Amino acid sequence: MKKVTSLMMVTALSAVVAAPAFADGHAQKWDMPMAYSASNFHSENGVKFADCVREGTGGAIDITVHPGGSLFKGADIKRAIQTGQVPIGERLLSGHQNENAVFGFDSVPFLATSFDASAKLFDAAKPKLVEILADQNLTLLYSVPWPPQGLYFKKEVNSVADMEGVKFRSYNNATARLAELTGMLPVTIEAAEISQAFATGVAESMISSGATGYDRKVWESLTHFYEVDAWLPYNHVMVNSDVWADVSDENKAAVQSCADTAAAEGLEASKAYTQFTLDGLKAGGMTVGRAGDGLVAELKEVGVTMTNEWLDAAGDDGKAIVEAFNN
Ligand code: PCA
Repeated sequence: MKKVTSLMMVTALSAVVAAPAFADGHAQKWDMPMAYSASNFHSENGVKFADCVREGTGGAIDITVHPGGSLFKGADIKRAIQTGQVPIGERLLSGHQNENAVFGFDSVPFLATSFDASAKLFDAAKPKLVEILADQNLTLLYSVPWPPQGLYFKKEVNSVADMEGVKFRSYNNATARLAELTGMLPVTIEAAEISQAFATGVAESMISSGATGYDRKVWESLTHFYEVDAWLPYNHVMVNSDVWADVSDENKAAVQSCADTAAAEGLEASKAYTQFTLDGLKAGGMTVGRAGDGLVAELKEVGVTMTNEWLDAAGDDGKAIVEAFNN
């Protein structure tokens, strides 16, 4: 009995001692929805970011990551942050090109096809992106690219003609448009749901990274991965601007420093995950290799059409981004 009492006292005491450490006076619990599997590098990086923030703010901001679309599906995460249903979250902004074409800067085929080029493209787009997000009550904390995008099929494909009529899983406007221009039938499916979609035949191909195919064990249904390096889309971690405004300057600095670390470590993880997951697809039994020259040439033609369409839609902002990228 005595032991229990002293344990309770210790617990009570530590709570009292801990409280003054919170610069904002109380601990804030932030739920952070993410759309991709818990084992994916973006999600693992998000958990590290949350740990860093907890430590850096002395426990004042306590982030809980919800991966795999468990709290909100990918498509709903942006709105959830904007409207304050959650304070923070991660989203692939190219899924919102219909709101502003600039969000699709990272999904223009063959504009930036390597990690280095995509970093340069992101730097060129970032000021505009930050401005557009700010108008939507969103503050950008950090952004991390996916590995290069390649094509998945359940048969050998050597030309665009071979793609005719194939059911194609899309994840944003650009992927759906790519399907249309190659005679495929696009259907939008969240990454969290692709294993089932492929298993049931709702979809039989997609463009994505080796990472997503690996995360979702697509070798159970698909047979070929063609390295195309079409683009490297970004995931962005954003916080609701009203919530952010209430964070003390000291904690803002701590969060931003964790965000900078997450951007750098996420990039390294993405690079490391590239070969690791291509090897994993092979180990799963898939044929993995570069697309043939004929197919690449045809896809580049599709890329020219899509680049022109994006430049038309993104207007002066798009032109400025591409010019800054080419400089
Ligand atoms: N994986 C995500 C987006 C890009 C990627 O590589 C997906 O397929 O949904």
